[in-house]
Amino acid sequence: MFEKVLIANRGEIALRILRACKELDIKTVAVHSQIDRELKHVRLADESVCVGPNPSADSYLNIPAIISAMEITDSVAVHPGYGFLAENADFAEQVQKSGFVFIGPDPDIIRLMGDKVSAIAAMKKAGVPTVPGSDGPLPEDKEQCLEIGRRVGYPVIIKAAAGGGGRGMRVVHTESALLNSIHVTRAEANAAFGDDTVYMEKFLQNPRHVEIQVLSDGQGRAVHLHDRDCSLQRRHQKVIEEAPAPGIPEGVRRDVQQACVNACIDIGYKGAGTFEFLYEDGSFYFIEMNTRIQVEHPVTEMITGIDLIKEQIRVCSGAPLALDQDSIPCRGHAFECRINAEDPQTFMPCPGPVNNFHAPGGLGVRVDSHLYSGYRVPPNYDSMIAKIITHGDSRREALKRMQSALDELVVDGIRTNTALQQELVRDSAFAEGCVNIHYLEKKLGM
Ligand code: MV4
Repeated sequence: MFEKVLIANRGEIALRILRACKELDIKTVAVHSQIDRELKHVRLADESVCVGPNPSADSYLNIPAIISAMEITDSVAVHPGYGFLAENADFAEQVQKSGFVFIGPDPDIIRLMGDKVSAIAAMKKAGVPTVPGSDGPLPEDKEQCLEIGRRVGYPVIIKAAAGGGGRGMRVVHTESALLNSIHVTRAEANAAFGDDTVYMEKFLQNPRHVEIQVLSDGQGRAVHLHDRDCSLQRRHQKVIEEAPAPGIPEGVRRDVQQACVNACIDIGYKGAGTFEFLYEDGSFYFIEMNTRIQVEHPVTEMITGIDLIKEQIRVCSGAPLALDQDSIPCRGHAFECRINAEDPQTFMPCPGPVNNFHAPGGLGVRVDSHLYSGYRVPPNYDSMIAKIITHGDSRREALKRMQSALDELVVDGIRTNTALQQELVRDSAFAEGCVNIHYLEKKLGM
């Protein structure tokens, strides 16, 4: 096992990684920006290094500063968490070339999945169901594009190969709008990513967002840890997640889970990963793969009892995957509500001082947060300040626990989305289960 791990992140996930390292008897190094010197995990880490000024670009995204911090602290490996450098293939490569371990898949796998066209091709080849579409980049030739559009059938969606997570996409409803939409999406992709490669998919009108968690050791062993539904979102920001995804026929679920496991073995995937699907009318359609640990990983931990970060660290240290598929339970149901420091009307970030913080508790209640009374939420980073996670024997019980947990939560001094979360966990359609990706924005009148 690694002797010392550097945590290249901040906030709740840095604290989460630190806790996993402590359980594994791994020494920890926290890196932080100037304004983040008072973060909870910085105090708890064995060592800490200030890697730069407040802007992310100068600190948490500063690759030379982070690699220097690994060198001066004798770190062996780096855990990138989510966001920042977590899916940066160049960072993973420079970490390896400097003689350290990147806790995640190899750079070529990050690159394969970062390009959505190559990701879809690799998954389709491995037997994962994909969305009908162009099966590769759209050609320059206009007549060929029109022909692909006719074959796929309208509406279609044009996506940037370098995009993902909702960036660089355009829906096209009629053939007359196709060529202009391709042109505009190409130009935007070129400006945003420096890559004008675009592809086409059939546009699914009312899907759910269902994802499958995997762990794989890159040595021929892989397992899935069931699925999550993350359909409740606003502007591609998830608001509530749950595990398992409700209302999926067991045969359909088993087939797609097995396809993901096979794909991990096929590409030699190493680490924790998530296969993202759209689910509509009883069918799964792969759209993207995330090569990192995700914000919503705790709901999977609650139903399986497995510490995903510890397992991720273990397999990336070279240990063979010790989990056996049949011994991974799917017990009860779990929800996660993301608590953000934001204005309840405008959704704009609201940094500032947390005068008082009280976390909820009780059986089946988990709070992943770096908050403490007196902490100041800085204006420089993501506005998520806490994740409230509840577990129960049934979906009903887990939801009931979430209602109580949110009622107990106190975050004084700053505006948060707690009231919205309290409303959502009492929403009758959400309580029924199976709302689609448009539900929240429609409810909010967007
Ligand atoms: C789609 C789609 C409908 N049809 N692809 C948005 C985020 C990115 N990961 C993929 N996205 C979508 N791709 C096809 N062929 C609808 C979306 C989409 C969406 C997907 C998941 C969660 C929320 C979403 C919100 C709007 C659109």
